[in-house]
Amino acid sequence: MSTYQATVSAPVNIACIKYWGKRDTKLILPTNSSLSVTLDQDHLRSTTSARCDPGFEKDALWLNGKEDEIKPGGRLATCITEMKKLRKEYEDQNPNEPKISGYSVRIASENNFPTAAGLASSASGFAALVYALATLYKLPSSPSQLSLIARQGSGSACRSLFGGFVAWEMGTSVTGTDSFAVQVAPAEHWSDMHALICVVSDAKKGTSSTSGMQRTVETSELLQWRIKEVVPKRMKEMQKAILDKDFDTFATITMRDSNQFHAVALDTDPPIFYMNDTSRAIVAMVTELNRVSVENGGGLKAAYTYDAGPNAVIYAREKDMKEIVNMVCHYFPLLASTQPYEDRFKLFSAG
Ligand code: 2P0
Repeated sequence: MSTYQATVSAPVNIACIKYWGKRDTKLILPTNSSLSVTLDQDHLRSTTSARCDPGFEKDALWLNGKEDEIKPGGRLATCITEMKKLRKEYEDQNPNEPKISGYSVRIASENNFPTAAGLASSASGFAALVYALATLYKLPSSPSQLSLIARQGSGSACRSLFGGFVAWEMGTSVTGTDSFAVQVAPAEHWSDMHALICVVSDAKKGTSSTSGMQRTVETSELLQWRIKEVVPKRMKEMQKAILDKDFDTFATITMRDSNQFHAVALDTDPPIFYMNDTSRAIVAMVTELNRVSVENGGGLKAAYTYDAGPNAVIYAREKDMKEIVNMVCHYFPLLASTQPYEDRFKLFSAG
């Protein structure tokens, strides 16, 4: 009797143009396209092992060492079922391959960073799960094909199947076959682009993204403007900025899109607040840094962005990062002071 096993890891991604809202909650089809940078670093990843064995009675999953229920019809079950379907098709086309698609799977996944603290743990988690099963099943699928399945685990997960700069094209079909991720440019294209994560708080967030974004879809008028008038233009401008390595445009769109995402959260009834006073003080610091730089004839030096939590991500070019880290340390000496220094600030290159 053989056991088949694979272990892979997948990175976190941080959106510059934010995904917020679904037009189909079951298939996880978004109301707008989005664009992110994948962070390449050993310390912010999900590592997932998948095994299948004829002796396993049922599918089972452990998250950070604790068994998680796989609810029938839920997101985990959907991803596992879809991957088994792909394996079955592969077996039908390759009759010499072992027939393992009918076996139950056991999956163990570990995050090496706080889960659900606005650090995109579901993105790397579902990307790693789908990738681990694809590796276990030896599937020839492309990252874009796998992104169609990871998307059904968690929307932002579809972007974590690629490194570098990644777009999730919302698509228009009702079945979701054209709602997948594509790479805009590999990390090497703009290798001096760095990201600094300032861990303002690693507490679990108050309003989950899944429920928060649906409340926004149901109640925010501002979201409709964003979907129709703002994001389509920004997606085009941002892709050009990345291809041209135009940091000023990249930074301007990133900051404005973060601001608008938090504005639609505020426009939700009842309102949702993800940023706190420290987050806002970091916005002021970056704004001042950029103002002084522009006043002295330079361009923008940094771009802040915030997801569904208070932690700041600051994008900057490598040459400016030292100054930014020094500034954060100077103005925010107590930032997340419950944590050791090396956990307060994390510096990444795009990857
Ligand atoms: C993003 N976020 O584009 C945006 C910005 C949070 C703020 O994607 O319901 O955890 O699992 O599809 O992917 C968070 O949403 O939500 C998210 P589901 P997900 O990164």
